[in-house]
Amino acid sequence: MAKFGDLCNFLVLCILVGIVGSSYGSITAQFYAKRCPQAEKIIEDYVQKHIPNAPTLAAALLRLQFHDCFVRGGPYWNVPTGRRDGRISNASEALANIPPPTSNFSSLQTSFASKGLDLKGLVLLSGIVGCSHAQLQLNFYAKSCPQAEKIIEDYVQKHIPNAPSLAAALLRLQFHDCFVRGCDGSVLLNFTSSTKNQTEKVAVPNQTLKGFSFIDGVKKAVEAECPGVVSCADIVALVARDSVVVTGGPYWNVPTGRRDGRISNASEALANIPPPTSNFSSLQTSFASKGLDLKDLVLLSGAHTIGVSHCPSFSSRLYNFTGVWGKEDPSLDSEYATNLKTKKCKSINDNTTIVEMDPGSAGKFDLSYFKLVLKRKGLFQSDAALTTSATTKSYINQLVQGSLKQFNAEFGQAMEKMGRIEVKTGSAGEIRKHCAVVNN
Ligand SMILES: *[C@@H]1O[C@H](CO)[C@@H](O)[C@H](O)[C@H]1NC(C)=O
Ligand SMILES: *[C@@H]1O[C@H](CO)[C@@H](O)[C@H](O)[C@H]1NC(C)=O
Ligand SMILES: *[C@@H]1O[C@H](CO)[C@@H](O)[C@H](O)[C@H]1NC(C)=O
Ligand SMILES: *[C@@H]1O[C@H](CO)[C@@H](O)[C@H](O)[C@H]1NC(C)=O
Ligand SMILES: *[C@@H]1O[C@H](CO)[C@@H](O)[C@H](O)[C@H]1NC(C)=O
Ligand SMILES: *[C@@H]1O[C@H](CO)[C@@H](O)[C@H](O)[C@H]1NC(C)=O
Ligand SMILES: *[C@@H]1O[C@H](CO)[C@@H](O)[C@H](O)[C@H]1NC(C)=O
Ligand SMILES: *[C@@H]1O[C@H](CO)[C@@H](O)[C@H](O)[C@H]1NC(C)=O
Ligand SMILES: CC(=O)N[C@H]1CO[C@H](CO)[C@@H](O)[C@@H]1O
Repeated sequence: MAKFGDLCNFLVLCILVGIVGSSYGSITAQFYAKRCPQAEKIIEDYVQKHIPNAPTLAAALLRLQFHDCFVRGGPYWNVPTGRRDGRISNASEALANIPPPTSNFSSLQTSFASKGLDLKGLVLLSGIVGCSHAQLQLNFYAKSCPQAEKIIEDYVQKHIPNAPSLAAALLRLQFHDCFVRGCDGSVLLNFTSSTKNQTEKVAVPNQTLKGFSFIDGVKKAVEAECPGVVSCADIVALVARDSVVVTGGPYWNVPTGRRDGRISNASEALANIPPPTSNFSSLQTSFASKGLDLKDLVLLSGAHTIGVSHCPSFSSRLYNFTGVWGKEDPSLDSEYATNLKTKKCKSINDNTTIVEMDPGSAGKFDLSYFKLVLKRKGLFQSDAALTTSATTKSYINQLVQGSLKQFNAEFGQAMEKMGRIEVKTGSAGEIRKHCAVVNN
């Protein structure tokens, strides 16, 4: 009766993942309340006994449910328990129905739509495809390094005040980290002449990245307390949040438990980080490929409310738009363009002058950036692009008409979501000793 055993196991697993995977909302015992009142207790005990030492199993179990529901079976989240087991399992159907991790945006969308799932479902579930969503947790180091978050916060509070542009740089650092190979600290790795690797740091989008020595300083302080415990990827995420808080910006939850990657590749940085010259469709595609939607795009662009940039990120808009020498970007307010040309980036070759992204308010986390974007005074083409889609433009209008409190809350949610991109957890990756080099 191997088959019967398999079905039983599967029943257990299916309910079990409901308990482990709280991201689906709570699953109640009602379905089996009469016929098998002990069912959930038995399962819960089993999980409590076997899962704590095997966190990757939790993700694997979640993923198992994903695979099952896609191959055979109807909608499942409205019916917490009471699924019945299929009697057919067919390898070629699995191949045809389960979107491979190599899927591009359009094939993912088609695949999910064929199962009646919308883009929101895609985004929710893509954390599971990445096999790790469930494993980040608040205060992951509570037992292994209880002082870690406090040490990081103290370090930031000591060094960031009066340096709001560094806060912005540290926020940008997390964005660059998460968009390439997931939030795994790969952006921090140095070029090594021995492996001849061109790391992300060396790639063009990284040439103006700052904050590496700051991260090294934080890591040193944390290592002094608990060597080899806290990942550089988590430090990047916590530092970004704490730096924004110090500038008077919002606080958001930073679940931790990320592990550090061992690979950093310059051409991947070029391919994955949307440049400031991006138009709307490339921004949308880029964010969607990371499981982020248009709302996230608008909210995360709001990070431009603090910090500075350098001329090369936008001077083609002033001097050489679409490669036509002397042409200005018509979507940029012409008075602002003239001002930039005469007072800031006086030539297209200027690569040293610093320009505030939210002039007059670049040290303050507020709604002013969005107001400027609506006035065609966003510094980058990627800022202007947000007004070329009715959807994103309406999000901006809502933000501008809403309260700062509302923006802060939504920005924090988007940051938390970004912080989950393709994270490595469990036994994946490593905990680097030095953030700039992989362990031997
Ligand atoms: C599996 O599915 C394929 C495609 O739907 C079908 O052609 C094949 O007959 C099925 N195999 C079995 C064993 O049911
Ligand atoms: C997405 O992938 C599918 C299947 O591999 C392919 O047919 C399609 O051309 C791809 N689309 C894009 C935009 O790359
Ligand atoms: C350098 O490249 C090699 C070969 O691709 C890879 O094994 C190694 O992990 C890379 N190191 C870094 C720091 O990216
Ligand atoms: C970096 O990534 C590119 C594109 O994915 C790949 O062709 C190249 O081999 C990688 N380089 C290293 C050193 O791994
Ligand atoms: C947006 O930019 C991409 C990449 O540069 C380009 O291929 C595409 O044609 C552009 N789309 C529009 C609508 O301009
Ligand atoms: C203007 O843009 C074109 C196309 O990108 C480029 O080939 C040219 O070198 C640029 N001109 C200057 C002066 O930078
Ligand atoms: C900045 O411009 C100067 C002069 O054009 C050049 O020598 C230097 O290499 C440039 N620096 C960078 C980082 O591109
Ligand atoms: C990484 O490179 C920077 C310079 O780019 C250097 O200051 C730092 O010491 C290097 N870190 C390690 C651990 O080699
Ligand atoms: C921080 C960092 O590594 N920046 C690098 C960016 O790329 C330039 C040119 O490739 C390097 O010289 C920088 O060191």
